[in-house]
Amino acid sequence: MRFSLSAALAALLFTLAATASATAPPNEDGYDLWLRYRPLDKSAQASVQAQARSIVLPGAATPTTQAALDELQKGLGGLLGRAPAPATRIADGALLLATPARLPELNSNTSPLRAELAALGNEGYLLRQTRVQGHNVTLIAANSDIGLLYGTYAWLRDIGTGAKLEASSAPTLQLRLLNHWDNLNRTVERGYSGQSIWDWWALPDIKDQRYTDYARANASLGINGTVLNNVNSKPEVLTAPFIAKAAAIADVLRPYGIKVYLSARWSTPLELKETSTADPLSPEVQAWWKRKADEIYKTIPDFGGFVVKANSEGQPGPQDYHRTHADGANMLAATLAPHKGIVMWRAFVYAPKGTHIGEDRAKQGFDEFKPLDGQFAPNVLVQVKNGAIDFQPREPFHPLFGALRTPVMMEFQITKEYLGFSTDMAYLGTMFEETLQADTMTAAGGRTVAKTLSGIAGVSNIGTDRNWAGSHFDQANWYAFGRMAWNQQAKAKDVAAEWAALTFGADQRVVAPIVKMMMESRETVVNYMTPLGLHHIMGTGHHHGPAPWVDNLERPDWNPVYYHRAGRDGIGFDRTAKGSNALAQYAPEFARQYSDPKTTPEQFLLWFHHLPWDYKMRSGRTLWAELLAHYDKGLADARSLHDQWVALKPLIDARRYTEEEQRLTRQMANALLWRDACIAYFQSVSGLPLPAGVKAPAHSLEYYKSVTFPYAPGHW
Ligand code: BDP
Repeated sequence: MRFSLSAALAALLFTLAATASATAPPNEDGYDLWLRYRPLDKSAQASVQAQARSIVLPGAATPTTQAALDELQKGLGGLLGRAPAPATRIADGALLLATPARLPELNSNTSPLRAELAALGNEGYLLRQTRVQGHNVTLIAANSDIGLLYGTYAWLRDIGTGAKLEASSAPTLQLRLLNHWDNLNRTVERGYSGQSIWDWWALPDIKDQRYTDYARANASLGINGTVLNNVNSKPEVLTAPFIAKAAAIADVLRPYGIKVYLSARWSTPLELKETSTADPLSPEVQAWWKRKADEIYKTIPDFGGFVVKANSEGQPGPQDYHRTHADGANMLAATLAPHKGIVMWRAFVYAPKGTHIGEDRAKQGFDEFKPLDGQFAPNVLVQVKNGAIDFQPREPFHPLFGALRTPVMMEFQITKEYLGFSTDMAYLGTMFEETLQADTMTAAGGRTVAKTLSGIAGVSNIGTDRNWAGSHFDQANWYAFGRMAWNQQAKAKDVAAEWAALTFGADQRVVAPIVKMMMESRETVVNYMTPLGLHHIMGTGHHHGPAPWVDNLERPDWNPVYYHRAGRDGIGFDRTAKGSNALAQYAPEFARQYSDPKTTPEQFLLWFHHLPWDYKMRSGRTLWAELLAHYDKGLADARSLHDQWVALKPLIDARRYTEEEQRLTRQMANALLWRDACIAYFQSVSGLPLPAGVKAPAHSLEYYKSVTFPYAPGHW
C-alpha cells in the first residue's frame, strides 16, 4: 500500500513536471526587442528589489534623465510587477543616478570614484554597490546625463541576463551610427523587413511611437547617430520641407543621445536648378552649400553631418568636374565645420561606366583613396566597407584599414543583402568580430582593424515589420552591431548569450542551445553559398540565390564568372603579384603571408589564388573534393539548425517558435538550391566526377539556370 502510494505520487509529480515544462511561454510578436522586461522569478525579484527600493535622481530631470527614469519605470514595472517610486532623499536600498554636477561629492578629493569617473569620458558610466551619504545604495554614475541613460540600460541588461553588475564601461569610438538605406517613398534599398520606419508623408506633424521605441532600442546599445536616408540619395532630401521632417525625427531622438545625419546627393543644387554646375570649386556651388548648411543647423541645431556616395555606381560626384574626392569632401566639410558637423565620404567606389575595365574591382577603392591621404579636412572621415568587394558572406578586411592617416570609419551591413535576406539565419556578430580582430599587420606587434577606426556605421536592417528586423534572429544583428560599436573587443559569443537571454529569457536550457545555433549560423551560410573565399556569385540585381554562371552583364565586374574564374584549369581569383596584385595594397607582412596559398587561411584561399582542381588542401583532399565537402557541410548544418530549433519547441512561445521554424525550413531549401546549383555549375566547368558519397544535384544545370526570383524584395 505504502509502495503504491509513493509510486502514484511519483507518477503524479512526473506528470505535473512534464506538463509544466511542456507549457510554452505566452506568445510574443517581437516588437519589444531585447527590452521585453518580462517578470523575473521570485528570488531574482527579491534581489533586484533590494537594489532599488527607491529611485533617486538628485537635481532636476532633463529630457535625457527623464528617459532613464521612464525606462526604469517600464523595466522594473515589468521585471518586478511594480516599479519603486521616485524619491528625493538618498536612503538605504536606493538606486541612485548621479553625475558630479548632480552630486558634487562624487568629484570631491576624497571620493573613491573620482579617478574612475574621470576616465569614463562623456558617455561612459559605472555601476556600483556602494555607500553614499552613509547609506547603502546601488549607484549609476556618469559624467553626463547621456552616460546615466546608458548606465541605466546597462543595469537593466545585467538584471535581464542575470549577470553580475558591470563595473564600468566607456565607448572607444565617438561615432556609432546606423545608416538607413531608406527612400523617401518608404521603399528600402536592401531592406527585408517591410517599409521604411520613417513616414516622410506624415512627418513632421505625425511622429510615430515607433520613433521613440527605435530611440530606446538604439540608446540601450549606445548607438548615437543615424543617417536617415539612402546613400543613393535624392535632391529633395535637402529641401526645406524634408529638413523640417528630419528635424521632427531629431526632436524625438535627441533625449536618447542620437544625432540625425543625412545622405547628400552630390548634384543637389544643380538638380534643384539653384546653381548652374555642381563643381566643388565653383564659388556659386560653395555658397549654395554654405547657405544650405546654415539652413539645416537653424532647424536642427545638433545636426550631425552628411554621408556621401559620390562617383560610384552611377552616382554624381566631383570627378564629373575633374575634381577629386578630397575636393568634394572638403568643400562640404568647410560648410559644416563652423557647426561642428562632419562629412563621411564613402570609399565604396568603383569605376564609373567604361573606365577601369580590366582592373580588379577589389583594388579600386584603395587606388582612388590612398593617393588622397593627407588631403582631407579634419572633419572628414573616409567610410570604408568591411571588405573590398561588397558585403559578401565572407571577405578579408579592406586594405584601406591601417593604410590611411585620414580618420576612417567602418561600414558593416546589418541588413543581409548577400546572406539570404531575413529568411536565412546568419548571426553577424561572428563576422563583425572576425573583421574587427583581423590583424592589418600595419604596426610592429600587430594592429587590429578595430584599432585603425575612428567611427563605425552599420547599414540598418530595421523596417515596419512588427518584429522590426524581418525575423526574430535578425534583431540579434542590430543588437550585436550596437554592442560591438560600443566595444570592439566584445566577443560575438558573449553578445549572443546576452541577446538570447534578453530576448528569450535567461534560462540556460534556452540560452545555451540558441547561442550554439547563432555561432554556427553565419559559417553555415558561407559554406552553402561561397566557401573557401568565393564571392559575388549571387543572382543578378537582387543578390538572392545562386548564379555562378552569369557572364553576360554589361560590366565584366558585375558578372559572377569574373569573380570565381572557374575553368578546366582550376578556380579562384589570382590577386598575387602574378595576377591583379591586389595583395600589394596590404601591409608587406600580410602580403607575404597571403601570397603563398600554403600560408593563406583556407577560408580566403580562392579570394587570393587561382588554383588547380587537384590542389592539395590541408585536409588531404583535393580542392575539388574540399569545395564539394563545404557545400555538403553547409546543407547539413542548415538542416541541423532547423533540428536544433525544433528541439527547443517546448521552451519557446508558439508564435516566435513557428515564425522562426518556417524560416529555417525555407533556409534548408535555399541551402539545397545553392549546394546543388553550385555543384552542377562547377562540375560543368571542372569536368570532374563527383567523388564517392557526394550526392549528384537533383536537377540539371539548365534547370538551376532557369530558376528566377521575381519580386525579390529590397531591390529598387
Ligand atoms: C551594394 C548594394 C547597392 C548599394 C551599394 C552601396 O547592392 O544597393 O547602393 O552597395 O553601398 O551592396 O552604395
